[in-house]
Amino acid sequence: LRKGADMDVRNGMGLRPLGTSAAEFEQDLLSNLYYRRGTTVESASTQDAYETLALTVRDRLAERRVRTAAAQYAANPRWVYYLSAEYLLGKQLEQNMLYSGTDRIARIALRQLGLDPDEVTALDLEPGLGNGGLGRLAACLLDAMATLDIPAVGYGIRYDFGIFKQDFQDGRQIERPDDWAFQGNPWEFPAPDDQQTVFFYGHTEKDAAGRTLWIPGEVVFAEPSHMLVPGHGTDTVNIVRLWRARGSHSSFDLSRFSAGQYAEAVDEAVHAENISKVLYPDDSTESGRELRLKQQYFLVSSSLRDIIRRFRLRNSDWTDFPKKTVIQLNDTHPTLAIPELMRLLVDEEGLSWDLAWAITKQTFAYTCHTLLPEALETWPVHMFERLLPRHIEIVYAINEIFLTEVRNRFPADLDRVRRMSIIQEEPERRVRMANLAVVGTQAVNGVAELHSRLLADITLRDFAELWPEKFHNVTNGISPRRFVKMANPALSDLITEGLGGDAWITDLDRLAGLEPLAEDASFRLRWREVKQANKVRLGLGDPASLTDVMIKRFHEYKRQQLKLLHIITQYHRIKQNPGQTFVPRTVLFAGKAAPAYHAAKHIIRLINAVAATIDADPAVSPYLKVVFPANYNVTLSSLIIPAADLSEQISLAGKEASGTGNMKLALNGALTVGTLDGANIEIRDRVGADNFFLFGLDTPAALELRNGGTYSPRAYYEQDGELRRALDAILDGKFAGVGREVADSLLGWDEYLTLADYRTYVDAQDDVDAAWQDTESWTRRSILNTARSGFFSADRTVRDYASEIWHVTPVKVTR
Ligand code: F55
Repeated sequence: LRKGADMDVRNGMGLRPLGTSAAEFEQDLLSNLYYRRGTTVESASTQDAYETLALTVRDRLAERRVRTAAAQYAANPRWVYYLSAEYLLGKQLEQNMLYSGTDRIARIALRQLGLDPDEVTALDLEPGLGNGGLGRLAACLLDAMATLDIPAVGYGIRYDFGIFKQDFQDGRQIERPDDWAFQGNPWEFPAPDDQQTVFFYGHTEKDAAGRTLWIPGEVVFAEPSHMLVPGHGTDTVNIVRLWRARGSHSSFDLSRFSAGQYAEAVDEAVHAENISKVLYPDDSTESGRELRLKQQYFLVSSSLRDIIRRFRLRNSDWTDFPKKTVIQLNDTHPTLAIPELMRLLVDEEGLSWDLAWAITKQTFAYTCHTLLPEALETWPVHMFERLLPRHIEIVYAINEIFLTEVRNRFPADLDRVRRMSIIQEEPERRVRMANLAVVGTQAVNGVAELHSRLLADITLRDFAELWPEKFHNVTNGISPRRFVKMANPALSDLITEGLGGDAWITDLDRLAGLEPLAEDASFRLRWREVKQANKVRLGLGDPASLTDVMIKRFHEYKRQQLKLLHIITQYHRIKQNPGQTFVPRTVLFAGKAAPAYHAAKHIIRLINAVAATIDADPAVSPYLKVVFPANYNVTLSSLIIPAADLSEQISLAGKEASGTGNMKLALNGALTVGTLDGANIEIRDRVGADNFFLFGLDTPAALELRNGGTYSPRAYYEQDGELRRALDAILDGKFAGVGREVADSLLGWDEYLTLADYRTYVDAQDDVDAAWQDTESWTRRSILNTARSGFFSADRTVRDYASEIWHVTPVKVTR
């Protein structure tokens, strides 16, 4: 901030206020079209119109953003910095029109100019900068932090290519690149002045004073841009700052270029820019290698320098750093921030190790999102030390201090020391990122009650025994704005009418006020009409059929294959009983598999084959239909969720950390068929056991069956005729000869005990069919699911983080 800058100018108060009428919006559209795009309505392309609309909406939020920055600067508060390798923000235009209150006037203004609002808004793209639940959670938490006026910045990577686009060819998943920002991204504010420098490779040396110097072997620039994160019903507009890698200015080799060596001339720049080229489509299996570690350090190093730059705007004493800063690590992907902050404080700032370590531990908090041991990140020491020679020294030093503490607390417990060490020794030396994350933070949390308990009892047990006070639970939540208000406008209107106001949008516990309306027959009728209209909007055909949805990443632990066995069973029942009627169902799958995850891809292919077989069979298709739209993303989820009657949450108990789709579906009035896993348990506790179809092993039973080595899939196959028929059909090639790998794996060593849960699952589905036939009762239960799910608002989640972990208070933005 420049000295003497007029406060009103800084606040944007000196500027002409932006109008709130359709006529004024139209004027601003014309002006932006003319001055920003250099064209006129007569010659504008649809792309021109879209970009101009985006800018005109953005301007309304930019003004709030400036006031937010001024208010937050003045307050010098404790900031939340959310570090995440992934953000699944969803489309921005509709959200920003809603939050800026311009939706109605924008549409009027566009029509006035002879433009079709739907055609124009259709050009808005979704930045797919994440894989699944973890990335979408990051977006929901940012939304809630802004809504609650919490000073926060999200840091991430601006991948050129986001999560791949999924297509099907002969029922097989194929992946196409997603160059989402190829046309430019009107929501982005470049901030080249805040560029940072990131180092890699090289070696370390000691200077005369005994300080360690890192002499890097590669220098890359990190160029930030940000997108706005508006709060709902408040003037707060936070930001998410995304880094893009650039080669240094000297990385273009003019002499080579002049010699005609065009490729070689840009080699170095291309190499550097590869760092932010692509999001790894890796949902906890198959890891990318060195480039992924490079991405992680790139994110961490540039973000920490930016955080420190921001700290220094108002502060000078390092001991104040943790008072003004909390850095939340979204899983272990940004855990290098811990040794990086140590390096900055000790090597660059000259603080003592002990002071630096105290500051570092107080600053960070870590959220774990998994229970699968194979999903806990580790990095080979040889790779780590080549890429980050100084950081490996720091990790060793942290480990030494830490293991001394362990030895003091548990003398002569060598095995414990070996388990807890940040360095794994066998079969190969690797750095255990989760151990580093627990050691270097003041708080560790799981994402649902069961998950947090299992973390403390099993996955991170040794750590919870050492530091019980560090372990917390913060149950996930979802944005009621995006997943109810925006995704389901018809239901939102009905809820608002039922509750006599729309305060529920930022106070979701108010949904409880719908409970009495479950007994009101006319309200129930309207509730059903909304659901039907949402099915029609989705375009699924018969809106009277039960819409049964399973939408999530493909993973064996999530058990799409179990749903498939139920479908095949139902197919056989229909075929065997001609003339009998059945409850008509439309089963909808959507989701992507990691490209190298072959078992998951076999399941996808089999689903498509079964869908085609059923479709081609006129005896079955009146009662059963399987649809699998390609390329599941936030946009598609927003169309599917409001149309769902039944939500499939059927992971093996003890495997799904939380789930968040389960919450979105319950809030939109779907009933759940589910196991006692993740947040399902909390959903069932709240909506009531009568309004939830429970089946399957619980976690202790699953652990016992698997670890006892007594699981025998063959026995289930032999004892259950319907199961045998279903598996035989696959093995006999009844579905275009596809999917034998799936059946073989279920009958072989199946980690996820699918066949053990088959019978109770099919029985639960029979209960679903029976319940569906009593329309009024089903509707009552649907309303109760919505009414009792207010807890699953991300606003509640953020309040929990704020009070338990962050200890931050809001900063109100005033005019
Ligand atoms: C992405 C990259 C890697 Cl290397 C590993 C995992 C992921 C990822 O996308 N994980 C993920 O989405 N985890 C999910 O997080 C959700 C939010 O907490 C949970 O609800 C869900 O249970 C969990 O699987």
